[in-house]
Amino acid sequence: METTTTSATSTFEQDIDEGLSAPLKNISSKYFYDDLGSVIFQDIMKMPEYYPTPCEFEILSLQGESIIEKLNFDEPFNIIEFGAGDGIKTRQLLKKLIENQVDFTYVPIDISQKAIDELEANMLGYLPGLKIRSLVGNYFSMIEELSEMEQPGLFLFLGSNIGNYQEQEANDLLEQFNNYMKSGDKILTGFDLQKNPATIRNAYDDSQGITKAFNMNLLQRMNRELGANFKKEFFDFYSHYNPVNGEVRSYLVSLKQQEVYISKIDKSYSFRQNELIWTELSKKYTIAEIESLASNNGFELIEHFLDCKHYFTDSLWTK
Ligand code: AVJ
Repeated sequence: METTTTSATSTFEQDIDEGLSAPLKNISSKYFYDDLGSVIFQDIMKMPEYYPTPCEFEILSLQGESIIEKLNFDEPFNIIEFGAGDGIKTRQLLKKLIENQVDFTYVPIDISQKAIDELEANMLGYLPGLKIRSLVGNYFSMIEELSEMEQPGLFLFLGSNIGNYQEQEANDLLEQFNNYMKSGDKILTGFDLQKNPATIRNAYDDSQGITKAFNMNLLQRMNRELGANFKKEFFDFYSHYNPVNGEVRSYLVSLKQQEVYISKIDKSYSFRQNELIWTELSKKYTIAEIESLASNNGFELIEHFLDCKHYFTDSLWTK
């Protein structure tokens, strides 16, 4: 995921150097998603504990018609999706649109050419008549191209990807989306809702250790791409849900005092015993927080579409 504070030119080694030199060491969760990390994330989405995926699938499958009714576009429009992933959830909604003979073009944006190629093939296999115009790049340079588009737009920011952004970053991102939208354009955003804390904890600290492997892959990635010498056995994974503020924070933990050398940066980093590397924020929202996020950034709420357990919402706003 692209953050608004990271410039488009910052590189992996710059971000790692900055993150490992900070008082609270940190690595952006966008670096989870290399080829192996993306496969591990697919495994996370299949875990029984990871409820967000089936909840959002249910919303888009069962409430697609209601969402479409609220769009109210009277001319052909674009559906612009940020961080489209495998598209299995999105295609439930697109299928409904095609069945209803709605005229639209699907515009997925992703940083990975490989992800976009696979998505295009999958989408066209499932929905042969789909008009699709893919864009490869980061959100904001691609969004520049979109401002040329005359047609109305529906932005999709699904999967609770917004949960990975800190409050200020989430506001900045939504403000930027808003700047590129025309009056009457819509945005559908996936938010994971606050719920029984144990349910959330189990989703982010699963018994099989798949989420741990997802985090530990960052160490392997630094070893491979940056010539670092992290030893997996000297790190552990720790994840914590704070039900007071709705934040899941995930960490790697240094199991001993140790030095790690990163050859591509030509620098050593020392870790105290039990020192943390913060790897991810996954914010869980209340409906009230979602509504102020909308109004603070120039949007008007149309409707929240919740799953039957009220674990998740795809919330539709208009500019
Ligand atoms: C894909 C970013 C929404 O925060 O729930 C899953 C990633 N991290 N388990 C999330 C994730 C740990 C996920 N997002």
